[in-house]
Amino acid sequence: MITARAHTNIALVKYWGKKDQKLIIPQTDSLSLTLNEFYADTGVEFRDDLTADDIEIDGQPVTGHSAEKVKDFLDHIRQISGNHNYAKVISTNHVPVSAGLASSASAFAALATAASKAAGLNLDRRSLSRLARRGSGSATRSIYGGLVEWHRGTDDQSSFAEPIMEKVDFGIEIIAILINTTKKKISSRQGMQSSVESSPYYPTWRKVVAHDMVAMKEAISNKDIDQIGHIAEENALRMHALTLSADPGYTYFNGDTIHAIQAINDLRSQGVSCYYTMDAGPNVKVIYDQKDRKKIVQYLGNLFGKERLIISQPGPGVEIIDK
Ligand code: 2P0
Repeated sequence: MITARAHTNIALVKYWGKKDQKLIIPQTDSLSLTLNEFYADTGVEFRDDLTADDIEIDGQPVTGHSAEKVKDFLDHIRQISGNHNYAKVISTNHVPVSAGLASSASAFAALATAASKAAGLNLDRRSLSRLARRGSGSATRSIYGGLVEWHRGTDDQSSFAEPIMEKVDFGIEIIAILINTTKKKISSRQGMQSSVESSPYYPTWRKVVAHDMVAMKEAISNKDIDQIGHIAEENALRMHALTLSADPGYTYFNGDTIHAIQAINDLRSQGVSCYYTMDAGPNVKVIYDQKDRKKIVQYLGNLFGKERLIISQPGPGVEIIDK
């Protein structure tokens, strides 16, 4: 069995919409930070004694829609590798129990890496990034560590991620505030498609992202955490405006999400540099310089409980691990 470890990532310039739903070609570029605290270990073995794919996640057999997504992905690997055996897949998520942060990004980056190798392919990282993309968009970026850019491209060949700064040599850090751990009602896949099809602001979003990509790369080259945080925060709010402005409108926020946003605004008005971003769920992630960690943890710990704060530094790219 070949086992790979991939870390999840948090988008600083978000991906929210596809041009091609089958190939997962996005409408826009995006940019993320890979996190060291959350990862998936996935082992794959193709065996001639199996009569179907056998998939186990966190000790449980997987069925239904999740299993279909993995089987479709394995079918693609069988097609490109010529290895037509069924596979045994064992995956373990290393995220805090019920954190609601288990991510398709780490899952499909680890699966692409382990399954391609187990099927006898020897892919370079760009090919792995393109392959992971077929499982889930955000997985395209989780092949690499640190700060990563996903070029939207126009087809399967040209849509892949590349590292901007793999070893992050400045103090950017993220705190995830665990607000709600139940499964979301609207998947990212459904949510982003609804935004593309029905938000009147979608054409403007494309322009916002084109602008933010340039500004974010400039901020990264200056190692300017205030600028990075500010752009990420505006970008997240504008992404969430696409959910509110869809028909029917919806939101991933709950009351505690707003509470956390206000707390971060309050901290900032007290002179502490910190910024927020949210993805397809109510949890809030705080972006800051590690030199301010103590003040931020103390303030947010008083409001939400220290046990609900998870601190994460930049993390590495995907790797094959010995098990
Ligand atoms: C991102 N998200 O850039 C954005 C921001 C959530 C909000 O990518 O349909 O699981 O599998 O491509 O990657 C979550 O969506 O969606 C996501 P699919 P994915 O990180």
